[in-house]
Amino acid sequence: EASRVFAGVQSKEDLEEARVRFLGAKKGAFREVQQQLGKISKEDKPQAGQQLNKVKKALAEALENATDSLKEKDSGSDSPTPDPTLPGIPMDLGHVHPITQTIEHLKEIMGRMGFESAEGPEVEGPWHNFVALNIPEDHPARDPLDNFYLATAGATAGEEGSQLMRSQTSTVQIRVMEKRQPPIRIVSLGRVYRPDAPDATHFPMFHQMEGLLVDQNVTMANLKTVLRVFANNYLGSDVPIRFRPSFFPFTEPSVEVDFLWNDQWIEFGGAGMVDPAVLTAVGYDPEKVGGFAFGLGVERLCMRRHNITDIRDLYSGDLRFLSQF
Ligand code: FA5
Repeated sequence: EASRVFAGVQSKEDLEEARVRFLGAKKGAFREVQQQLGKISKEDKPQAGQQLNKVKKALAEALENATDSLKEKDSGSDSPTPDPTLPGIPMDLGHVHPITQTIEHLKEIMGRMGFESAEGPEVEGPWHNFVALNIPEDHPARDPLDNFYLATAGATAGEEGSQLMRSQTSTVQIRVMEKRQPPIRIVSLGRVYRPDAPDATHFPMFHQMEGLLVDQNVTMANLKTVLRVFANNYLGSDVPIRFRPSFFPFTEPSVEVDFLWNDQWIEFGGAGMVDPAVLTAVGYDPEKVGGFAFGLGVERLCMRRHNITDIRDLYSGDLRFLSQF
């Protein structure tokens, strides 16, 4: 009877009732049978004891089975049936930052014109950031207030032995020329740092694309052609470009490079013919070789191409903005 009742329970309450009825410690049916063992004759006792043990085991099993099948029923009713026809939930995959994408694109365009990619460190000394670039000791560009100098033990900011976050990628021109002999044709794309207050077109950390070509018989016309071809490829063939006379200590003559953007001339960088003083500083003979160099703001190029109006969006980390690229 117990087996039948246990097998038929439908709820926890039923089960508990059955347990008390058959296995209850005080008044359970099994307990009652067990108590009668005392009345059985000596000869019959061993056999009756064995029988009783068998029954006890069977009851325990029936209880366990009933408990298990109730549990199964419970969990079955709680969890919904999986629906294999529902669309999946797409995973959020990260992707390459628009500035990194821009850098790769710029390298690729310049690579097609034969410019190899070169790199230099972001922490520099005054020699590579200023001295070799013909920027004299008293030049305002070396002012501690216009640069991120590192707190270097025993060194005065701006003087030999001090260190700063490079303020321009022109440092890489020097590093390449120190190591190699002309002909040289490189671009260097990397981060530079200046304590500029952030606004729509300025950020304290930004990127520049430096270009350097050193060879025999290099002219300003070569510089203009390279920048023209570059603009055609990256910004579009109809982009108006303007060269304005300017001054940089490391180029002579120097120009500022502007592109028209929404009917306005916007400065994208500087350029010019490498100053003989720079060629001399790296051990070249300015009578034998000459070259041109340029440095363009990578963020501004990226912004013009993608019609981004505020440089700060690029560094906001806002996925609503970034995921558009
Ligand atoms: C230079 O840094 C020169 N080294 C460029 C150069 C290289 C001239 C080789 C001649 C030969 P300039 O300080 O003007 O020049 O900066 C170049 C460009 O960097 C600017 O035109 C602008 O596009 C970008 N730039 C400058 N400051 C910031 C800033 N705070 N945030 C974003 N872009 C900037």
